[in-house]
Amino acid sequence: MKKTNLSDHDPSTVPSGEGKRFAIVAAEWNPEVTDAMLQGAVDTLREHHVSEEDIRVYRVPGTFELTTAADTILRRTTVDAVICIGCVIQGETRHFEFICQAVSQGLTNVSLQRGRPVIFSVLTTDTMQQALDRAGGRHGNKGVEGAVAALKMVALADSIEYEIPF
Ligand code: DLZ
Repeated sequence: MKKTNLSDHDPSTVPSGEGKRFAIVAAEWNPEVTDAMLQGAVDTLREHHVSEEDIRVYRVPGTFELTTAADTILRRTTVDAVICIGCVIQGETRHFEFICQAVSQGLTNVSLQRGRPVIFSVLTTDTMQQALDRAGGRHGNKGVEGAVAALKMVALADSIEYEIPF
C-alpha cells in the first residue's frame, strides 16, 4: 500500500514504546501549529505505551535551534530518540531557505553522529493554512507522524544485532 500519511496509521502496526524514553523538542515560533503537533506526538507515544515520565518535553525559540537542542539532549541523556517539532512559513525574505536547509541537514548530522534517531517533524509551508492543515487539520498531524516514526526507528534499532564487535 502506498504510504503518504502516517497519521492514518494502523495502530496495530506500530511497535510498543513500553520502557523506551523519548525527548520531544518543540519550537516556540508559530505556536498554534507547534503546540498542536506537540500534543499529537505526546498523545501518540502515550497510546503506544510510553509512560508519562519517559517523555521529556523541551522548548526552543525557533526551528533553527532544534539542531543544537537535539545534539545537547543526545550528548547528555540516554533517551532512545528525539522528536523535533517546528514550523517554518515562507515569508518575504530568504530566511525560510536558510532555516530549512540548516535544520534538515543539522538534524541528519546529529542523528548520524549520536547514533540514535532524530525525527524531522518540521513543517515547511507557503502559508499558515497549509501548516494548520498538517497540525491536526485535513492533512493529519505531523506530530503524530513524528511519534510513529520514532517508535518504528527505536524498534528497528533494537532489531538489528551486532555482527561486528562494537
Ligand atoms: C527568524 C525566523 C523567521 C523569519 N521565521 C521563522 C519561522 O517561520 N519558524 C521558526 O520556527 N522560526 C523562525 N525564525 C526564528 C529562527 O528559527 C531562529 O529562532 C532565529 O533565527 C534565532 O536563531
